[in-house]
Amino acid sequence: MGLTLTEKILKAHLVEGEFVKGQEIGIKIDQTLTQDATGTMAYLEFEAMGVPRVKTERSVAYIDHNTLQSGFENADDHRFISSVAKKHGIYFSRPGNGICHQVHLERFGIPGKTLIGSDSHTPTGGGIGMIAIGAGGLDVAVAMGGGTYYITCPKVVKVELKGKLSPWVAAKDVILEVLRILSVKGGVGKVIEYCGEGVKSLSVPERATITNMGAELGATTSIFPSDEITREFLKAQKREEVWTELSADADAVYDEVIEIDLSKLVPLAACPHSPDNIKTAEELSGMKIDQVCIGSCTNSSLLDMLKVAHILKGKTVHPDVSLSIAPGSKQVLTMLAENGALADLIAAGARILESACGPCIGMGQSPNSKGISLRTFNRNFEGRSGTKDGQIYLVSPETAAISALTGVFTDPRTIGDMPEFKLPETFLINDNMVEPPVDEKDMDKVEILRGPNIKPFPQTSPLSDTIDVPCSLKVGDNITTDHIMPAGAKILPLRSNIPAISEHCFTVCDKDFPKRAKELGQSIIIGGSNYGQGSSREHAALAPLYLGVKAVLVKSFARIHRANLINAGILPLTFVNENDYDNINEGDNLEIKNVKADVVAGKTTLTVVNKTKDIEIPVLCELTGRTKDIILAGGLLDYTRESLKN
Ligand code: MIC
Ligand code: SF4
Repeated sequence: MGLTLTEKILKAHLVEGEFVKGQEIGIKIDQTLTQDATGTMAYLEFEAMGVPRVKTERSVAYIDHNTLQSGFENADDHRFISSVAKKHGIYFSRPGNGICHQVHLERFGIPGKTLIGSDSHTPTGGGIGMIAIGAGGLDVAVAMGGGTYYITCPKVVKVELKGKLSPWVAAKDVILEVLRILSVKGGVGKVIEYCGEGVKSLSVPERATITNMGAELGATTSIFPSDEITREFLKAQKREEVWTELSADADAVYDEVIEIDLSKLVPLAACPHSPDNIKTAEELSGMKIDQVCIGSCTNSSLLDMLKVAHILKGKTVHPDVSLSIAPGSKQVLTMLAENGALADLIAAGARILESACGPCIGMGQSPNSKGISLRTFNRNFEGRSGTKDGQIYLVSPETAAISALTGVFTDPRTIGDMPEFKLPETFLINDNMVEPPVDEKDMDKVEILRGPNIKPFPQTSPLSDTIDVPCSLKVGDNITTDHIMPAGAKILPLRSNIPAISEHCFTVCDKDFPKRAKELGQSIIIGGSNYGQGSSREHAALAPLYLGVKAVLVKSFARIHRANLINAGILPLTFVNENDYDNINEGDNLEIKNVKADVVAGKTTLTVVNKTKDIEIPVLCELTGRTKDIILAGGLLDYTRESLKN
């Protein structure tokens, strides 16, 4: 029986477990990446493990999220990360060099390799045939130390692409279509593999847009084959030597198959407040808009920017619209400057931002009250833009650019003829903003620069015999990590200070939660389905840990967040009967007797007694041998320290 591409790469990296779908497997990680908003914590964790040098083939630390620097905190974090990187064998991509996923694709990614990154959009690397997975910072720290990375052996979904995109229909529309079909939880436990003759018509940046936003499906990752188009891209990046041809076997067997005829797709938009709330641009056309933001790790490649520049050239942004553009990397920005396209963007009235995440994570450019903002980004969760009642629509760069000119939602197919946009034969290569680490023999000479905002990892404790605590919060379905641990310009600088950032935990849902949780001392949170979807930020587990949350009981979890809870030593539980969700209210006293003994014994069904309502509720506690030991130890850091001692 033939193999899927996913199976080929995973099997070549398998170091633990059997390759059986649904079971936990351990894989060897070749490369890691971190960004600064999750990086400080990841490197504090790496330091705590006591491994002198990273053991991966390549580890890169990027600075791209916290670049607003409205106080000392961000700059202190940058210096800390830079010094840790230099000492411990990590390449350091300086602020200004670009968004981690864009730069990694351009300069470091290698087909067939495994990559984990402390950012949920790490699957961008799937655009060149990598198995690239988003993970919590602690998992990345362990992988840097040479440790195995564990995932549930995924199902593989084949997305068979046929035909070719029509003029002004974009790669963004392909992934929006997949989101329409599968929804934001449709990818959980799965890898999305793109195949079929339609693949040939998509360039690497287009493929990367599609794999990037596979994160919004909740998928483990997404991947394209590595073919001639990949080779051309790597050759243009002067890295042809890392190319290998990779594809699924012709007789590969998939768990699910979806067919998409590219020629039938139309421009789409994800409407507020979820990436799977899809309508056609035509349906929305004519709606007055206030803002357009172009950029982010989904759509900031040179190809995207050239299309935007073509649409804007010689025109002026509509007087009622603010247009911001953030090219994804220094390479993209420099090439735009050299070929004159940057001048076209500026002349049209675009507000050029630095090559960083910026507005995507609420770092500036928040829209006006109730403002309608068209963004080429990947997430439109409520409040993420920094404006609570902002209405965010996710669209292609083409739709964004034309709408910026007309002032209303506009279907880009109305622009007229589309010229052929081609990638250059050679990209401009200048890696002067990537600092290599010092040689191992000199590592002791590097001083680690720690600012006053950098506080240690919160206190953990081994699992107690019995959990007997109140419910401090009850939330509904599809809670994102942006609800649990909001980001934005005011809160992001606190990423390396768990006590301070915890004051904002869940405040989007309930402003009194942090105070209440602290007063209660210890508690349980109740949630609905797809709890913790979205980002990889482990702060969404570390802040609850700091606030005394012992267990989270929900209908279902998103993958990375569940792993982060376990890593933080918080017990992840799911209802056996989803209806029991209605049998617990905030303030109810809940008891799980003998929880420790039951976990040790490997019991998977536990009983939560709602003492307030006098009801017994069966819950699932599905832990493997390893995750069981992590929970018993009080989290991955304690577990790893223990394992290193033995
Ligand atoms: C995001 O897009 O939500 C982020 C900010 O990049 C996060 C990481 C973080 O919260 O630091 C992600 O996607 O993992
Ligand atoms: Fe940055 Fe936005 Fe991409 Fe997250 S989704 S890495 S915030 S650009």
